Amino acid sequence: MRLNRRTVSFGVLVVLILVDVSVASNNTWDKTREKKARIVKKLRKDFRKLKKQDGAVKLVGGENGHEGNVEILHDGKWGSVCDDEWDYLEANVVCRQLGFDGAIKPTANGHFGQARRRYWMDNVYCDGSEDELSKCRFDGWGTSDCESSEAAGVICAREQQSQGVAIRLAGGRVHNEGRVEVKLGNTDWGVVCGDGWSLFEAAVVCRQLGLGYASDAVQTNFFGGERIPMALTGVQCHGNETSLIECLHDKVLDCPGPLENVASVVCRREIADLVFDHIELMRTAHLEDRQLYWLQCAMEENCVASPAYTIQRESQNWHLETRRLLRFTARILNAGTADFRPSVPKHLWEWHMCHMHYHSMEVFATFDVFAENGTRLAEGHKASFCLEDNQCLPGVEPRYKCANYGDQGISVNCSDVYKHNIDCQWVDISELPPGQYTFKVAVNPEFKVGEMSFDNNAAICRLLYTETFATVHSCVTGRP
Ligand SMILES: *[C@@H]1O[C@H](CO)[C@@H](O)[C@H](O)[C@H]1NC(C)=O
Ligand SMILES: *[C@@H]1O[C@H](CO)[C@@H](O)[C@H](O)[C@H]1NC(C)=O
Ligand SMILES: *[C@@H]1O[C@H](CO)[C@@H](O)[C@H](O)[C@H]1NC(C)=O
Ligand SMILES: *[C@@H]1O[C@H](CO)[C@@H](O)[C@H](O)[C@H]1NC(C)=O
Ligand SMILES: [Ca+2]
Repeated sequence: MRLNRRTVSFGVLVVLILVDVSVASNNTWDKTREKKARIVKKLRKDFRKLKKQDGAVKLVGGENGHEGNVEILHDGKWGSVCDDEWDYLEANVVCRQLGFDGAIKPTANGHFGQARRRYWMDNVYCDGSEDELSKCRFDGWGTSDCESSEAAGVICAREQQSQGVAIRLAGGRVHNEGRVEVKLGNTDWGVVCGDGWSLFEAAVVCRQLGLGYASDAVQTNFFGGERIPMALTGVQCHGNETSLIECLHDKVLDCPGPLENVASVVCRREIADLVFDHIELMRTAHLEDRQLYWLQCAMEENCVASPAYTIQRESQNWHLETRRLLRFTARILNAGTADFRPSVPKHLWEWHMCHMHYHSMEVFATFDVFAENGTRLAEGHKASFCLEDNQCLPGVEPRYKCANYGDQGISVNCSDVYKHNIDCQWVDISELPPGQYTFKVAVNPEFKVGEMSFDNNAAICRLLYTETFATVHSCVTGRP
């Protein structure tokens, strides 16, 4: 078909030139030349168009247009692609080349049937920046040792055509990062306002594009976009929406702040997931009355309520005064697929002389006591910890240690445990009258580090406090 078109075009050229010559007698040579040049230019363009089809891809054997084994056009013939080294990166390039948002997953072993043609490509490796599969590295056209059962395929993410909204990432160094661009109906692609842009909105984008979880949500023009019109502002997601357009957003565009306020994301397939152990919290919660004399280190780290500092300033025998502490163990498991690392780089960690270790996250946990009506009573205690592997599941080697300026973090399937008897592991409830309260403990409460889910980061419990004892019960897990 391709050759036929070329032949036809050539024929047209010959006829046109003949016609041209017959009328040339009554035209200036200039005019003739101009006309000829125009025709040649058009032919060249057509030829380029034909040539461009080299490297075209299509999907075969699937149940619908967005899935199938991959076939690629080379030298005028379609050929198959072998599944060796076939991965998400390659699948994404194919899906994007075909105009989809990205890949849901790559398929192998002839998932959509045996290879129907010779293999054109084998050992394909893309770095994710390619706009066509043929630009990826591979062994050379037709070089392959694959059986016909090894056809590579893809399942692509469908654009949200039903709602007339498409979404993509642009300007990133790799395919899983960039500014978020949306296309509403027939308008051009536009950017999203960075105001209020958080990991919850980013999570929806990453899931919608089939790119996993949000590891970062940034407001920046690092990925460009400052000259592209805004398409969406005031976006607010809960995080469980299947597409960005389902989230709350402004009816009338309104993006305050500077030009570099562009919503951008970094998505990852492997990511951490902290889980707060509320069973351990209930089991270990108890009261302790302690003299201020023993709390001097804790006071330096703001682990007691503010009246304690007034007492220290104003009372001569201040160190004999006691504080009432609600102590409990905080056990935090990383149930994700990647290590949890502090949000702050090592050279910015804070040294705490009293406790002789570095703090790698200024606010890693919050402990709060609320009244029935929702007012916070015991001062919200913001705890900065040093993060390490204290307990690991069988077969997992602990790797993070706080001592000796060691690397901090929590490995997959390891827990960081702050036992009830260590300094600062409490809420100072000295000023709290006996009664029934809500007690809430949350980790990574400011969402500084991306996680699979934040719905398991907090324990929200009942606290029964009498003059002489306290129990924490009826915990449910929730969001910070
Ligand atoms: C043909 O072109 C010449 C000049 O290029 C002009 O003088 C002549 O009148 C034209 N003849 C006709 C029939 O148009
Ligand atoms: C998302 O979660 C919230 C709270 O759990 C729920 O009310 C809402 O219906 C959910 N939305 C979707 C789209 O699942
Ligand atoms: C809520 O309850 C606390 C104590 O139970 C009380 O001191 C406070 O005034 C109440 N706040 C409101 C807004 O009702
Ligand atoms: C972590 O534990 C889960 C469940 O026990 C297991 O499926 C997974 O393979 C483990 N991951 C690692 C990295 O040890
Ligand atoms: Ca979590």
